Amino acid sequence: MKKVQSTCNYCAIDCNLDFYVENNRVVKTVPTKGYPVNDGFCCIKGLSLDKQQTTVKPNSLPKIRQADGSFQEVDWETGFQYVADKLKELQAKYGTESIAGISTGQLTLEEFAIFGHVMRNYLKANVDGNTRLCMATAVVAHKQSYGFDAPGFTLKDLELSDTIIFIGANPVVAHPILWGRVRQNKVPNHKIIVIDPRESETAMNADYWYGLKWRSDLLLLYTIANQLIEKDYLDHKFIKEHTEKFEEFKQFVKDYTLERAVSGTGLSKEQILELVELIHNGKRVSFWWTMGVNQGYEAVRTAQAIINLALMTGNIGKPGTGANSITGQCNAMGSRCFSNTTVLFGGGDFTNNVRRKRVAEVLGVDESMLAEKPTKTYNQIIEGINAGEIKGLWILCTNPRHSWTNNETFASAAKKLELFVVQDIYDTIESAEDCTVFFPVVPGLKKEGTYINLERRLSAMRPVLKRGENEISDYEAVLGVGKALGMGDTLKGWETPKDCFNLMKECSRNMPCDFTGVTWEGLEGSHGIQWPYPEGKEAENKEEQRRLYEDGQFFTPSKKAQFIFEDVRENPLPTTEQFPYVLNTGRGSVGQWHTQSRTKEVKFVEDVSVKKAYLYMNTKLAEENNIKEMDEIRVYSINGQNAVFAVKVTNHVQYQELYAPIHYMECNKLTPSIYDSYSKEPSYKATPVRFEKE
Ligand SMILES: Nc1nc2c(c(=O)[nH]1)N[C@H]1C(S)=C(S)[C@@H](COP(=O)(O)OP(=O)(O)OC[C@H]3O[C@@H](n4cnc5c(=O)[nH]c(N)nc54)[C@H](O)[C@@H]3O)O[C@H]1N2
Ligand SMILES: Nc1nc2c(c(=O)[nH]1)N[C@H]1C(S)=C(S)[C@@H](COP(=O)(O)OP(=O)(O)OC[C@H]3O[C@@H](n4cnc5c(=O)[nH]c(N)nc54)[C@H](O)[C@@H]3O)O[C@H]1N2
Ligand code: SF4
Ligand SMILES: [Mo]
Repeated sequence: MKKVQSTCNYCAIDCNLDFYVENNRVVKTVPTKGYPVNDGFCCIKGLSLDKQQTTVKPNSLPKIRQADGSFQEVDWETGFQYVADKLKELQAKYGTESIAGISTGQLTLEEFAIFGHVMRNYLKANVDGNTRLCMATAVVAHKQSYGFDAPGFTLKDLELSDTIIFIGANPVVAHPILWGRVRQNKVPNHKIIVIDPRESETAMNADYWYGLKWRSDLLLLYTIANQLIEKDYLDHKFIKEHTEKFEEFKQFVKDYTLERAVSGTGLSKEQILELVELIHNGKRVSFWWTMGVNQGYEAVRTAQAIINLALMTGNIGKPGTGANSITGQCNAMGSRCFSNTTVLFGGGDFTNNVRRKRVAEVLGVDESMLAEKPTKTYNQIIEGINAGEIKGLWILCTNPRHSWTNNETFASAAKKLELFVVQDIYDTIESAEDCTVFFPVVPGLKKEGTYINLERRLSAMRPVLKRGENEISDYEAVLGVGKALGMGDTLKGWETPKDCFNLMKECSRNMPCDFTGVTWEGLEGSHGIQWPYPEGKEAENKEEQRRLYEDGQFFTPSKKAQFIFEDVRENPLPTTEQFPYVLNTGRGSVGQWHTQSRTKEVKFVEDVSVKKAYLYMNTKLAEENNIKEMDEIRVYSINGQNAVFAVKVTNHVQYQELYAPIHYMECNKLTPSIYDSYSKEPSYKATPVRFEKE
């Protein structure tokens, strides 16, 4: 029996697993013992990865849509040439930016890097990622506050913190292994605190739950800051030595009185003051946020309001502290520095001449070949298609027909495209319905590459199973199209994922994400390695769980972190008389993953999952409307759409709140086209709705 250690490619924890293989079949999956992230444990999704050896159709060929609407299978070379010719034809006819791509945070670093090279460098097309729906807010917040998109924590901090505050995060469901680390916290009397409108599974398991009104976090956080200042619960030394703009911030938050917060958040004065004391009394306070913060109309400022609290209390760069953004997808962290969408490979703006020179040198191309500006954002791409400006789209490893906000706008866009390439492991996904080309690729079990987890840890994906005839990976599919485009020498050094890894490694040199000390072989079967890990400094970085900012030095020109703030805004989409309820959305269960293309193949998940779209409704509201468990209602959204949901009656959501898991298409039929002003991340979590019993 052969053993292969590889990385789970669902969530951002990046658990490592030992796959035992016999006759090219996985016979046993064992979470890797001693691996610092998940040490012998993992969740049901990781344990079920072996199912893809039977559910993903083997030996599939590309398919091209014919004039009569049917598909014709072709060999890979024909598929590559068809896509390459069509991309060039569209550009010649409609202009350079008439083609676009949507990438992902779920492929390997090498795969989205080569996609970024072919699409962004060579073709000068726009390519955004599904990470826009997820981490864009944290990226912008980090860049502005810290000077680089560098989350500083290590998972060990969860075990060392005495006050753990989750804001808009539900790790019991979404990051079970991270929650496991919380459970390993041995600090006496440590406190777990949850801020979430819904009494989530995490809130139920916490010591304190603050069930604030939806979208009122920013008001609450500024009020807490004001109270901390008034009571002088501050770390003056840290503020002075390591931050900038505190005095301005201090003046600014004066307007955020307790009275104002009580009416805006729905929390009592006592609750807010209790929270202030909890933060003050903690010696090692850590703040953790996820989508409840990232997906809002003032999300970047909310994330920065959390960062401000950590800065003013000196809770950063020390064990058990930090303003910590929890990442969602397995390689969202990798895509942030290596997808060539919003920054150059390895980081740095597209206008930064020093970086351009360096990256061009590493890639062996002329500087003029590099993309010149950040990509158009996801919403601009979809709007561009609907406006008839973008005619070609290539998506890989994402399912926007389901996951995009106000998803009927994607449906209409897809029908307008002259070229719509869908590259996925399943041709049954909703997004493939209207595609003109389908590229079937192998799942993670059959490929190699690098992942970076939420604490900046690189780990290796290695082929567990041998590939059959015609089976190719995402990397090879993109490389194939690149060659068919005639990229010639500009693809030199990109022949294999390992070659690409080495290029990206060189691009990272002397950047905050420097991983020049990591080798492709060294990562195999290892404990993973966190960036930074520069060549020549391996001994200094031999500690397996490292955090950033221990020296109080940030990545801004002054090396100081910035207090960034802005007044809370009117909700652009408030409830109205006609739409008096609020649709909250998020993860439904540990076993279900996003659009369910993968997890619905797992029998023991599917057996216990609800088959149709459902939502949670408060008991009182249900009684008032004579609605019983699993009755159906039609929900009408302020976006003009409606959909039917079965009702689960619960006291864990507020009276005005309906909570719908995202794993059903109906959910995003109802979400609006509203985005954060800075990150352009969709405001998925608070849509005004009304309902009628079916
Ligand atoms: N099983 C499973 N695990 C997953 C995923 C999955 O699909 N399935 N997806 C992965 C990905 S990509 C991501 S990004 C993460 C997401 O992980 P999380 O962000 O933890 O999950 P969500 O359920 O989207 O949202 C978290 C919480 O935000 C709350 N919330 C809503 N509105 C507000 C608000 O106004 N204020 C506050 N404070 N909270 C609010 C919701 O009630 C919810 O409990 O999960 C990852 N893990
Ligand atoms: N209302 C609402 N909507 C949301 C959210 C929310 O909280 N509320 N959360 C948002 C967030 S945080 C995220 S991250 C997005 C996720 O949205 P998506 O990215 O659209 O969701 P997934 O189901 O993860 O899609 C991944 C696709 O990749 C395919 N796949 C798996 N492995 C491979 C591979 O190796 N190669 C290729 N080419 N394909 C592969 C899968 O079959 C699947 O079709 O949803 C967003 N949508
Ligand atoms: S916790 Fe995340 S990385 Fe670990 S097995 Fe589950 S889905 Fe995979
Ligand atoms: Mo995500």
